[in-house]
Amino acid sequence: MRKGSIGLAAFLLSLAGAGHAATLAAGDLRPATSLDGAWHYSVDPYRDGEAGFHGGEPGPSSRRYADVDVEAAMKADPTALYEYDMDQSPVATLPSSWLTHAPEMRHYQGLVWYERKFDAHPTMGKRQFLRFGAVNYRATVWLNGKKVGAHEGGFTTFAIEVTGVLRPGENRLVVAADSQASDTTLPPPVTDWENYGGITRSVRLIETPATFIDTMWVRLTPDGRISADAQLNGPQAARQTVTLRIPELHATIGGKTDANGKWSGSIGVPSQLQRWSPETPKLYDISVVSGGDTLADRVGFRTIAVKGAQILLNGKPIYLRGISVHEEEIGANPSRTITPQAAHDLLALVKDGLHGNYVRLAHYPHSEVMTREADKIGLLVWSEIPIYWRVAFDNDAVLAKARTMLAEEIERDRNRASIIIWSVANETPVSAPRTHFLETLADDAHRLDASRLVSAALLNDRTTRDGHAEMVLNDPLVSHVDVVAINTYNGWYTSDKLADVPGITWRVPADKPLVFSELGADALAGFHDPKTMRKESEDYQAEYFRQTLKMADKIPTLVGMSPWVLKDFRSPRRQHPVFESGWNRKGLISPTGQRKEAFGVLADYYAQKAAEAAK
Ligand code: GCB
Repeated sequence: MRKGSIGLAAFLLSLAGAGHAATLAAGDLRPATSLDGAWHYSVDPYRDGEAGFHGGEPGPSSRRYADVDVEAAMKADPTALYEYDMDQSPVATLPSSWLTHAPEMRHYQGLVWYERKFDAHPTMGKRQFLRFGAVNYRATVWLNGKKVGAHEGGFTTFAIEVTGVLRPGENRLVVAADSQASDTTLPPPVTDWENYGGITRSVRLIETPATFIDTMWVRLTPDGRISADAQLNGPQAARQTVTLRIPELHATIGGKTDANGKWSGSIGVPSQLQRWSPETPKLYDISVVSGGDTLADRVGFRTIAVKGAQILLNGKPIYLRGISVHEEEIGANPSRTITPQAAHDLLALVKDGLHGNYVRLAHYPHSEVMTREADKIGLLVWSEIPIYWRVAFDNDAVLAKARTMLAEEIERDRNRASIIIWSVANETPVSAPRTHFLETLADDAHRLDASRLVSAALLNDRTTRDGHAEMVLNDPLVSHVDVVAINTYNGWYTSDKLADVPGITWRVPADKPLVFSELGADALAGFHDPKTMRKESEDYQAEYFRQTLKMADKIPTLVGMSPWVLKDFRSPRRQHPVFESGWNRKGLISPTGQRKEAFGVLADYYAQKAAEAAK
């Protein structure tokens, strides 16, 4: 860690200003009872279950969260009135956005109630938690009629303790999921992707000892040691023995926690350590043991650094052969349901289809299923938080929210060797409040995780030099990032002739690595127009790639790119009735996986780059 670094728990504590609750952020592999599957759902556009018609508590007829068997109650008392019955509401299979539950849900944004009953067998003296992979965007959770917790932010995991509320036998779990965006949500209401409301990632019931290992972090540090941290939670957290083992390396790191239950330790690198890379995505089983608890993971070890304008993976310069990806599975009607197979299908296309070694997981933290698959398959990852376009940068509460999201993202995913870059924003209009906001986030990312690089996708100015277009980077944020990243669309959103694109020059810092975090053009799969080469044709998109790649080849500091985008994705902004119909068509494949001509152009380019790198 860098000087002045603080532990994540302490950091979250300082943000929350209250006792730091358990997060189970590193707990996706813990033994658990899955609560995925059939749930009842009920839409609530007027928020009847949140407040009475004159405000205040909702009346008994509207309390969707109450622990009441509505049908039995109405039968038992003919005067009883209920205007909901979760037990008899329609059923959907979770995790999934509600947008695909039924045709009438397709464009619904707002509040939806979910309910499921499940049996539990809580062990006396142990603790129980509900761990949600993600609920987009706000979640309020009731168990057996009692409100047990809430969370804001659609893309990070959270845990809610239910010890004492969970009962032996049948339990009633109710989640109010609210997708309503506002000026103070992250992202704000206008983006260029679908707002997939709902319980979009797994729900698990986890039982732990009274004192347990809440989070842990193990990695290869820039100074060449294996370092580990763990945070215990519970009455016996202080001065406890902690042991981390990597059996395959015969390595053990041990020690005792401090007064706050935090432990750190490190060892020199075992000589037989095989470093993780896209070519050799070697993962090691590790386990952390403390008291009666064990937390297991599979972790790779690698270093990432910048030197001048180079990015060094394990000490060697690397070119990032990437593509951007939204969290949307391949298929005609995606629902943001990222199973291991769905993640594999997307990432295998990048690795094997495009000959890539890198993905930009846009524009928010993706499912942990995806980042685990990236570790396994061998793809470097850019991960980001949804600080996108017109955020309320002058609002301190929004900044606090963004800092929490970034901390939650890092806490969940810092054991993934694949992730090399934390990005703090995308295409944000430059202003003093915005730059202060983003500098705060970049500093947080550096402080919380000195083992990775920090970036942000920026925009550039345009000028004319000697009769040709020149792109100039004039963004004060550059001094706070390790990697300069720019989204560029000359020849798509501009009227530049494609033949002129290779002549465009770039004025960017000479001493920092540059990546194109986006470049791209739309094409409707199957639409060809080689004669006029009009926009939206596969021919135009392919030619856009050829010419833009020629331009890229002339930029000495360019060390990689993640063109926009692997697959056509849902975007309510895109409503051309012939070409778009609610989809952003910049994919190299169609929603169902049909490859466009540009796929081959980029795959050939990357195959050549890969061959050069292997020399
Ligand atoms: C961008 C945005 C991305 C959009 C893309 C587009 O610059 O970062 O979210 O989807 O352009 O297609 O315009």
